[in-house]
Amino acid sequence: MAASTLLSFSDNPVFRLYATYASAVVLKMTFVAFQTGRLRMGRKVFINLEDAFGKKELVRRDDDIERVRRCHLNDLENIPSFLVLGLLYVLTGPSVFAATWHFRAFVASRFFHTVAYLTPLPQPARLFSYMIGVVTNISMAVQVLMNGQL
Ligand code: GSH
Repeated sequence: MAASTLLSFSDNPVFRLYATYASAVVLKMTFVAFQTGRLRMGRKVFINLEDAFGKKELVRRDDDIERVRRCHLNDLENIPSFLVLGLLYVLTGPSVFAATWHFRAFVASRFFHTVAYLTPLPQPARLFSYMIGVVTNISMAVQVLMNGQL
């Protein structure tokens, strides 16, 4: 398949799946960032003096906001790898079935990780969801490597 066909919505259903799941998980991450901002404004808890209308007493820490920040950071540690590996995996020409389950598993694991972190749910709920995402990324990386050349 030519590169223009591999990265086409109409010609490659696996690329269309990747684009759909990638967009969904990036939107989820954006929601977490908005949630941090919403809590900061609502609780008047700021991280920089210039955000706090110049009031030093409003530059402070809030445990709930720190939790949302950690959730966002964890997304940033995992989702960019999925975006890169997922695209490379599409280029290896996997079956629609295999690709669907890789993308579904990763994206579902990240949604569940967010719910587990923000609720919060007792461990090992968050660890379990995190591990599903990591295993999916490893599986895609191995398949890219197996199709690669040194
Ligand atoms: N940077 C992570 C950490 O320090 O915990 C690496 C390991 C990891 O991502 N663990 C998952 C997690 O949700 C499952 S326990 N960690 C919490 C976090 O990153 O804030």
